[in-house]
Amino acid sequence: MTLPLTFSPEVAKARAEGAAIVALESTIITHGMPWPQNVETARRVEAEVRKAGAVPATIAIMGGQIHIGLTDAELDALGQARDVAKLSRADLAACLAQGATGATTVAATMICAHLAGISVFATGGIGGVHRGAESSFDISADLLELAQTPVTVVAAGAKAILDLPKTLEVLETHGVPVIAFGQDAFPAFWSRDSGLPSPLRMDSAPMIAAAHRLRVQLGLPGGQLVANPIPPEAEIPREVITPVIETALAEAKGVSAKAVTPFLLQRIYELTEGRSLEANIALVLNNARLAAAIARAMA
Ligand code: PSU
Ligand code: MN
Repeated sequence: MTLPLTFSPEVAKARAEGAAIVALESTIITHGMPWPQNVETARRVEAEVRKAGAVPATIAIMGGQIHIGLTDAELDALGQARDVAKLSRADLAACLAQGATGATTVAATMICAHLAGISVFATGGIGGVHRGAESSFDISADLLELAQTPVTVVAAGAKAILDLPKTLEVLETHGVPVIAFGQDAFPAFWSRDSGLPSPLRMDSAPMIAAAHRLRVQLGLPGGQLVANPIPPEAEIPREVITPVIETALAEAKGVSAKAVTPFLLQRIYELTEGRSLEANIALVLNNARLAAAIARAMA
């Protein structure tokens, strides 16, 4: 049985030529940003990857197929669609069987990228261990995916809506390398410094590519998390974002399961009057550039 993979013309050509390819997720489009900034940002991120010498492959599920690379019309449709499923490892196959439309989270994007032979993926932030996880058990499937699927994920660290020390502990337990790019501290999405040291640090894209290759050679399953700090000019300092996060968390009390992360992102956007979104866009573009450099070093 052949895999239900559909490549966009641009990605098909890149594969035939052995060009560098960077995977991009779609939950950030459907559940992470409001329309129309979501589609505008997705286009800018794709353009940034191309400018940095690689080919972007935005991944989503439509009509029973895993789309690796979206055409302009497909991206538009996805960005405006309602009731799009948020897909992780648990629901990917069910969505395909039902022929439904689904956006891929970090976990599902890693699975699809690996099926398509793509080793590098850029996003904004990953899911992690939620605060209060000791009673809610809310730990993102993204962390376990990093432990088993060999894709290097470039993110701006994890949001301080999460319990960052517990997130780093779970990654360590599952053998996931966490590599801060160009600094010693683990970044916290809108802020460059979470106040926690990063387990590992690297200062060049070729070294990150070499570490990825070595893991494969050593037979170690799983990928790597590259934590790339937000550019200084776009940063929201910790003392500004912390009270906003506390307010959003307090309001999220009745929210559970898949709805938690989208709820918090939307409330923080409203409470910061859009500043969180501007920072989010700047850091995704920055991650796209680094991911493209890593993909080129791997190609
Ligand atoms: N964190 C962000 N922005 C996002 C997400 C997480 O800062 O857009 C999205 C990603 O798609 C991630 C998913 O994989 O949310 C994690 O959801 P959950 O916490 O339900 O596992
Ligand atoms: Mn969750």
